[in-house]
Amino acid sequence: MTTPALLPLSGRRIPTLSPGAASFPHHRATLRLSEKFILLLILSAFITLCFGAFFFLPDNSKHKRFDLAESTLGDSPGEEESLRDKIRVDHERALQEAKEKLRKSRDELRAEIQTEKSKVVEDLKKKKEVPKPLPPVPMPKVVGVNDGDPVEPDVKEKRDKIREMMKHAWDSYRQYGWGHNELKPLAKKGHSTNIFGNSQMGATIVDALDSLYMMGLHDEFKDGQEWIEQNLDFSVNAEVSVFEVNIRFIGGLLAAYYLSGQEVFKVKAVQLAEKLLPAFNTPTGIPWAMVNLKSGVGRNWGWASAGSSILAEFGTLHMEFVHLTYLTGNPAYYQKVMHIRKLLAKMDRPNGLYPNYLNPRTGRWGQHHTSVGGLGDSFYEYLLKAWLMSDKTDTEARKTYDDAIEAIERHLIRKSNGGLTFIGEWKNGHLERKMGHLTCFAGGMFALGADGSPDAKAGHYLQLGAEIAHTCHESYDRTVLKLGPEAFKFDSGLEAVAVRQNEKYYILRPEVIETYWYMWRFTHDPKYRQWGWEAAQAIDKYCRVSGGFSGVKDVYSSNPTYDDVQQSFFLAETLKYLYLLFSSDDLMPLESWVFNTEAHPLPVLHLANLTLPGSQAQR
Ligand code: DMJ
Repeated sequence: MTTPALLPLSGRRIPTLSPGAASFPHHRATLRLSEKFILLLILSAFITLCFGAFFFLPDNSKHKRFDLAESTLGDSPGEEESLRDKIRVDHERALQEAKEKLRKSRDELRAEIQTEKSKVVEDLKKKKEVPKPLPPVPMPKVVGVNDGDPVEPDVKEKRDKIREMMKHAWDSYRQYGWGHNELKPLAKKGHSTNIFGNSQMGATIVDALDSLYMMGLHDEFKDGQEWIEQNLDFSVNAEVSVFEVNIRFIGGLLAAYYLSGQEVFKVKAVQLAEKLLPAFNTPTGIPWAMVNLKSGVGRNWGWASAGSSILAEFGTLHMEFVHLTYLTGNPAYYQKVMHIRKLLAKMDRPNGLYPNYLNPRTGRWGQHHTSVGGLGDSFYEYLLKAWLMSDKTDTEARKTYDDAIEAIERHLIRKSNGGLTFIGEWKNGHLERKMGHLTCFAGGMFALGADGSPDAKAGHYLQLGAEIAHTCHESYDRTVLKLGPEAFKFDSGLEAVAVRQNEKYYILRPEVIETYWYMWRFTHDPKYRQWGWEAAQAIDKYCRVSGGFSGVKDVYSSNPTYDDVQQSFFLAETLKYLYLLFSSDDLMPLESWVFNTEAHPLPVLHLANLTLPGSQAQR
């Protein structure tokens, strides 16, 4: 049996329910009609009371407003009157505005809302972009930023041709790919690769700026500057390569700042650098290869051995980061790169060589592969350049470079049967007799490091640079297009030629021309200008299309197909080195400037006269 429930309603007890009623809702039906009527009456009386109370409550807001006015205006009758007038006028205006709104069409209202919205967005953007004030630091001595006009008319003519090629590359990008990272010169539209994530950060603009400046293309430079001022924003949800962003963007912006003195480049470089810092949050402080610019989450390339970071990537930050600390007074940048150096110094090196892979979680080497080309190259370059950029005071960097090069010479550098000096790749104790186009930069590096090398070996290293330049020239000369393949062998009777189909491409790379330029500066042997001119003509003949310049898929084919990419480094490096090759030496002298691995010049910092925040001297 169910015990009947009592329903308390206005203190009145509901009669007991009939036995057998199964649940509460059904019990209502058992109430008599007269009782229902009384219930309804009470309910309606209650509702009326509630409504009445709500309507007759005093208007609190009015009181509040009046109180406030009283306290500020005082209580003189004149002031009170003027306040009343003001309220009346306000009310009338609000009424009028409401009436006008009602008279407007739906489209007009929509347009109005849209304008309001855009205004808010613009205001927010402006607020966000208020540049952080940076401490004033003395501008390092900027020498040799001049027109570098060569005296000889034929050299001048060649240089003019290079400037024209730059103009064609830039104008095409301006027309078809503006704001995108790179250009597809055949499809005539923008292009990007995974190194920039899914961002649209105008990589070509930033990479090209200093070349434009040196070539005297000032309208184009201004155009680029304007785009950067108005559009370059790093708060994007994009996973980018820390290395590529550092060498192309930070390097490019810093060089543009030093050349032009325009603050915006410095500010943007610092904003971007802050976005890269979370990449260093690993158990060892060896940065991740990639970082999401918005979230700061980092990770490594899926293809890298055992989840490793890459030597040429985490080892190619030093130059830019030292300048960032110099310009901002923030020790973090300097400390991050010095920490990497210290960690590497403590590690065992198989045969004195640095493997290309290092796990940022465990601090252990991955596969024992060593290369002066892809994955290793610019690590060695930055050791030498750290020393040069410090006005030769960073002797620790120089010593590390010398030791590394000594091991490389012993294990990786050989002469082919035909007498060509080449740099092979070390794979688990075995030398692969193959050299990459990327490795060809080493000729210039050896020449640049000759002065200051131990045991009076300057002549030896200059000679080594010349031999590498010769080998790399051979790799160009032995093709149909007179452009170098991506990789070439010295094996089974082969000398400086590519074997595999997927190594026969040329993607507008600079390394061979880079070495010609350094060799020219140190020797003034006319063959380097001659070789550079051969390469420039081949590029103009086989890579130029109406929409810019494209890479080619097979340098051994007289009828090559295009890869349809105009790489940003073509404007940053290839054309810049060619231009410098046909300029006089007083344009960007090597005593005052050090070029980063993307050919962005940074001035020598006379560190003997200043102490970087965070450096040991300061601590
Ligand atoms: C450039 O982005 C840099 O030179 C980098 O160090 C390696 N290679 C490309 C161009 O080939």
